[in-house]
Amino acid sequence: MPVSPTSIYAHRRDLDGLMSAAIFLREKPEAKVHFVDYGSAGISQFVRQLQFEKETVTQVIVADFGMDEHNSSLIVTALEELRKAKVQVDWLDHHVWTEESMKKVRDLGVKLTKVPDRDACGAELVYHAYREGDGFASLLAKMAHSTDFHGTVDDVTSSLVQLIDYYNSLEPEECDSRLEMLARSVARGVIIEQGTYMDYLSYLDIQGRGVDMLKQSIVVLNAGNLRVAVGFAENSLSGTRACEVIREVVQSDIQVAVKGRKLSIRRSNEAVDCSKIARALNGGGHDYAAGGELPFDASEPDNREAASRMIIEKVSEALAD
Ligand SMILES: [Mn+2]
Repeated sequence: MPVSPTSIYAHRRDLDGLMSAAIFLREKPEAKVHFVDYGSAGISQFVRQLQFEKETVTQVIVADFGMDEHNSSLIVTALEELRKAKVQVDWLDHHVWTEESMKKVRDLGVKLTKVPDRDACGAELVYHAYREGDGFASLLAKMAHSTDFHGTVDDVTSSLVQLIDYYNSLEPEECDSRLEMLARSVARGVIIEQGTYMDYLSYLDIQGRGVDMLKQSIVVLNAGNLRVAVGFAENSLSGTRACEVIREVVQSDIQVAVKGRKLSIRRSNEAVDCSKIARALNGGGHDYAAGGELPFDASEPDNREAASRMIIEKVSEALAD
C-alpha cells in the first residue's frame, strides 16, 4: 500500500464505526485505517498511534468516537502535538460530550463536527462531510443508522453486525486487520466476500454456545424501584447482543452485560439514562446505550458476586442524583 497522507480512526465495536471508515475509503481509497476503542488500554493505543503519525500524515479523521472523559487529557495532548505539526484534524461524532471538552478540542483548531446523539450517526456525518451524492455510500450510512438507532435491521446488515462482533472477540491486532479488510471490501461494493462469509458461518456456532452460557449466569437485583439484570458473557458475544439476550430472558428495567472488566449498559425503561450510570462506572455513551469498566476482572465465577454488588451500588448512586 502506498504511503498515504491521510489516516482515519473509527470506533472498533460497531457497524457505525466500520461504515464511517468504508464511506471515507470511497473518497480516499489509499487512506490508512485504524480502529479505536474507549478505556485506558484503547486510548493509550489511540494516542500512541497519533504520536507516531504526526510525522507521516497531513490529515487525521476521527469518526463515530466520543471523547473518553476519563482519558481526555491524554487525547488533548496528542491532538495538540498533531496541530503543532500542522496536521489537519477533523473529528465527527454524535456521542455525549461535555461543553468543556468540545471547547478544548476546538481551541486546538480541530474541526469538530458534533451533533446531538439522535440527529445522525457517525457514518451519516462522514457521508455528508466527504461523500454527499454517492448513492452507495448513502446506503452504507443508512445501514449504520438502522443499527445505531435500533431501527429495523435487514439480514445483510445483521450479518455484518455479527461479523464485527466476531472480530471483536479476537485479539485486537487480528480484529483490526480483519475489520480493515472488511471496510475496504465494503468500500469497493463487495459487502460479503468469500472470507467474510466463512467467518460468519463459523461465528454462528460460537455465538450459539455463548448465548447458552450467558443465560445461565443472569441475576436480577433491585436498585430502588428498578430491576437491574446482570449477566456474565463470554468474549464471543458483543455487549449489545448480550444485553438483548438478558432482556429476552428476564423482565428488567436495566440490563448490564459483564465481559471481563467491560460493562455494557442498556435499558427497557426510557426514564433511565444509561450514560449517567456508565459515568459512575468509568465510562460513558448514550442515554439508551452505554459502556463502562470494572476495577477488576469478573471473568472468574468467584468474582461475579462482587461485580453484581458494585454495579447495583453504582446504579443506585447514579440514579439518586
Ligand atoms: Mn455511532
